[in-house]
Amino acid sequence: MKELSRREFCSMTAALGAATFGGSRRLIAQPPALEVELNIDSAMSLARVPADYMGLSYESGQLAYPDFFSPRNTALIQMFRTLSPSGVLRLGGNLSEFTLWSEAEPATPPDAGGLVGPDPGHREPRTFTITPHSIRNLQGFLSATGWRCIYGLNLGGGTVDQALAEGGYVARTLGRQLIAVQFGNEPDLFKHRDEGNRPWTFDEYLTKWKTFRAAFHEKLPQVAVAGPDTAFNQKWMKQFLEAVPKEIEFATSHYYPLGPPTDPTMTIDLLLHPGARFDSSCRQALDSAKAAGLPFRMTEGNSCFNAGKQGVSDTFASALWAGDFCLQMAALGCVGVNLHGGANGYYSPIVGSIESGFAARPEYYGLMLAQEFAGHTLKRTTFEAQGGNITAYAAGGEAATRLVAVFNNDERDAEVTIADSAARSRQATVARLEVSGIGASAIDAKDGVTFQGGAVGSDGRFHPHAGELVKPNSGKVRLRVQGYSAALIRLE
Ligand code: BDP
Repeated sequence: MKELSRREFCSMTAALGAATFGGSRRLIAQPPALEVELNIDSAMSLARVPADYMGLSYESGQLAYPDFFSPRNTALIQMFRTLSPSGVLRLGGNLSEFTLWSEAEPATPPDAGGLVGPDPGHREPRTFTITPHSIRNLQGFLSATGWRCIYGLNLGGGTVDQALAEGGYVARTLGRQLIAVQFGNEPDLFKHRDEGNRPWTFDEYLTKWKTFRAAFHEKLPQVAVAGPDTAFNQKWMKQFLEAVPKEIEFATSHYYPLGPPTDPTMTIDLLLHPGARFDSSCRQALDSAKAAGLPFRMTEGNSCFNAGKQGVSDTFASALWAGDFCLQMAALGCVGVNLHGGANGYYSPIVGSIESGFAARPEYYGLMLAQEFAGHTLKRTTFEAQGGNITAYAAGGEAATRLVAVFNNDERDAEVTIADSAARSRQATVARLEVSGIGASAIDAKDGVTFQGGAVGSDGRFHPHAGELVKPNSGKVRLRVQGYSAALIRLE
């Protein structure tokens, strides 16, 4: 029997309440819908969402299998293109500290179906050999997708000469498709493996980083550099940006709201209530970048570190979380996000292999919703939601609002009324992010997720249904957003 989702279970038990609970004949009523009043201040711009805001992140080790990021991997190419016509692929992760650059191609070609990542945090020493063949294929993959790349080089275990050789080849081959290179992944977690795992000090890191940077200045002056790509340590991030603000093009760091997955308190409920970790990671990182006069990109992150949590990272909750998170960060001025994944990881937005085919996980659909805002300017919204766990975003030009997203992260349905200070819309169409076919959106569903009624096929193509029409009344749009679902409203 198909496992019941939490939501299905709740409504079934509510309906059965009369027969089962203490012999009472009273039916347990559904909670009333939340009344949500959303006001959009069209004159108040928050930030422009760059065209290349959307991004994915993969372990650099995946490059040891040149067929993966290749112009022949057409299904994966289409998955990328469906997500964004101009996204950013970030290569890095823990395994970038175990990559080795070799000009010589191996005698036996690597397994065409080789999958790497995400790394569950063990950092077991392994070697991933990257060769020119992988980089040429990467170039073809990027051309076919329209995406560009942030390329991580091995700092922790690598040498300057290796980084120059690899970085030089990457820069020559990718040309304008290379946004920047980074030296090292999560240096604030580096350990000296030959010294009983003694953590690196900040000074040790900065000294080695500066050696790499100086070598690039001298030999590859045209290559842009980003950093520090830290895991969580805001002190390191701040110190780094104060020490070398002019040496980098933009600031980067990572974010995982949950983890480790073995901790029983890491639940869907916690994921949908971003709190202290969001403030201490994201807000502080953005503040440090701002103080250094630099743009900030979250180059790696996802729902739960150590490769994700089953039953959380692979459920519909991750779709609501990811869409909401991307827009929250954009509203705070972040210039892009890269959701980490690859292989068949719990949190990977795209899973699968060349042989088995690729599939879009629930999270992918949340990213699709957020992607709709790329190229638009976010406006200030204010709203009253009767204490419900609801968020909202709006975007448009000076004169009118074009897009509104409402995330109902609450179990209760919401009756939403949208009022726009520059209301001119004659018609609104609604695209829902939900779990289809069961009457109510199941927060822990692993499949059945749709956006605007459509699903992404294994060929990466998306076939949405026509949007649902809503007629504004006296300039106000009113719609119901079910508990645990989101809606994108396009105003025309
Ligand atoms: C980061 C690493 C990445 C891991 C991820 C995780 O950069 O390689 O896969 O977190 O723990 O620490 O899931």
